[in-house]
Amino acid sequence: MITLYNVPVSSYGAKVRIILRHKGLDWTELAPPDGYGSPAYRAIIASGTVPAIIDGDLNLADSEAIAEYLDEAHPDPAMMPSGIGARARAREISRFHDTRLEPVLRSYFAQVAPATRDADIIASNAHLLQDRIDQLAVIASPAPLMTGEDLAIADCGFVASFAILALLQDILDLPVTLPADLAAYGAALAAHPSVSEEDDRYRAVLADWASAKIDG
Ligand SMILES: N[C@@H](CCC(=O)N[C@@H](CS)C(=O)NCC(=O)O)C(=O)O
Repeated sequence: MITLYNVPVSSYGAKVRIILRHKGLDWTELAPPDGYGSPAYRAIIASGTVPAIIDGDLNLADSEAIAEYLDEAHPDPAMMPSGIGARARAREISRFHDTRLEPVLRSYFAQVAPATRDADIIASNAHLLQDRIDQLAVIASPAPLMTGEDLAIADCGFVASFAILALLQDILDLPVTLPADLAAYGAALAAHPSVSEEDDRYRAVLADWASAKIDG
């Protein structure tokens, strides 16, 4: 049985949960002892980050490393396309999500509580965020998902990130729009049978997190 260290509001944790679910794997989910980054958790997972898994004698952090490990250890259903070029593009999209798009979304977290909002940061980040979204629209050609009909690793990070984007657009009135192709992609992704329950769960947890911040 795989152990997943996670916290409910982790977007990277949501990515791994979708992969576990899509592959039909059982897992036990634990909160990091004393929270992520704590000495107790770092004694188990050196980076101190969530998500992380323990599978037999393997301790592994980083959602993308976990995703590729699970795909190799449990190859059915495959979550990478076939063909060297298609696989390279899938990895490019995953990494663009993790290193270019998600960090800009995350940089808004300090803006959720009204007391710590900074209008200049909100506006300047919105330009950067729109730029990253527009870059993604050039890199990716969803049909209807990132690598075609089948759910792939490259899709799984976007579930939480689209939920975060919708929340930020709502509460901060962000002047950011998803191009039509990416909006259609988001709808197709959320409707996928391996995604929809996790999408609902994540949106509910995120809404509670934001309400707690807004209510102080
Ligand atoms: N690249 C990592 C990022 C994971 C990450 O940043 N997780 C956050 C929670 S969502 C975390 O553990 N932060 C604690 C820290 O950075 O010490 C992944 O894909 O797993």
